[in-house]
Amino acid sequence: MYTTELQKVDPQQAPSRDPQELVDAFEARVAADAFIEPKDWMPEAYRRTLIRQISQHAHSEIVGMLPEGNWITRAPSLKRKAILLAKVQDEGGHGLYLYSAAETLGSSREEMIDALHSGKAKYSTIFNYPTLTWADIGAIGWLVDGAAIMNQVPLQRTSYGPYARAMVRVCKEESFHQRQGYDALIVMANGTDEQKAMVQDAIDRWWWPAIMMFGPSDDNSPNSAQSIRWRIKRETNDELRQKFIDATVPQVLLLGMKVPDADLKWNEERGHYDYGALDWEEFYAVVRGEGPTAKERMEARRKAWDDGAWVREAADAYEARRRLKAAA
Ligand code: FAQ
Repeated sequence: MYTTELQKVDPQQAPSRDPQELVDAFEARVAADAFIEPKDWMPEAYRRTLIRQISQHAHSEIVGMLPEGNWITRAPSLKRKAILLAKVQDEGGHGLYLYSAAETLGSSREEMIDALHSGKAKYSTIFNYPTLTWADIGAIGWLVDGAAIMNQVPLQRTSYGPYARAMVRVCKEESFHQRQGYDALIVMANGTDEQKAMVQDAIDRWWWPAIMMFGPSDDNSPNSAQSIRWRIKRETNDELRQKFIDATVPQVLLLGMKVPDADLKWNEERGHYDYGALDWEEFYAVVRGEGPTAKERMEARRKAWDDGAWVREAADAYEARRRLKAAA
């Protein structure tokens, strides 16, 4: 219902004020670090950029449930199973906050889901890789949620109010996810030789995809400059990637493991790690939908949507009856 109302907010039909004044007022609010709220006037391109980013983020959360959901029945203990169940459920919740935030911009849930299912909308590359062993589940919590936190902490100060507020709770939950993943790996890294080898193998396979999650390098990031100007993004892709590498390398070493990057080296002068070249060909292939598990992920999402049709129908029927009763 929010959507219908908001779709009427057309900058061309904005009140009698000069659009330039509206733009100036909008930019002044952004520059003053005030939140832009759903009913505030905003440039159409700002609205579209937010719908793109927030819906892609929402899709990533729900597609991201699949690689870990795959391990719920195979978790090695009741405790790990309960933790994993809670984590996967949290990711579903994050998707819901984010879809709701995008709906306040005038995009309907159906449109967004349809864009995902038809392959028009993107979701994070990271969820197109398979989870082969239990160590992968630890590595996802630690590295993937760890990268997600690095990216999402600044988004708590993004300029669009509903997105920023959704990020506050998401970041708290991701922080628990990250710790449980690292905790699972600490146990294995102190276990048998076979368990240690599993941890190293998981790091070898997840390290590069995790650092690619931050997106293309700044030179090749078409959206960054405008998003930074609008304070949608507060830091660039490369800045966040560097922060993640600097924070995570010591954690790899603490596990007694190796970072699978022959060029990784602490640079005293920069105060940062230098790191090797990313395989951008692989990144863009995965973005294009050619990742190892891309087909499987989309099939699982479409099936979940079709299987859940009866729930949506039941909810609609319940709401219609409630309204009828209220009217009577
Ligand atoms: N995968 O110009 P930029 C999580 C696309 S949540 C796929 O730099 P932008 C939690 C990008 O969309 C993970 N596509 O774009 C969890 C753009 O395409 P477009 C998701 C990517 O938007 C954990 C094009 O490349 N997090 O993991 C990727 O300024 C465990 C050019 O790129 C978010 O979505 C990629 N990795 O910056 C869940 C955070 N990177 O749309 C379950 C919010 C870039 O122009 C289990 N999003 N592209 O056709 C953001 O911060 C930004 O959108 C970036 C990309 C940084 C991802």
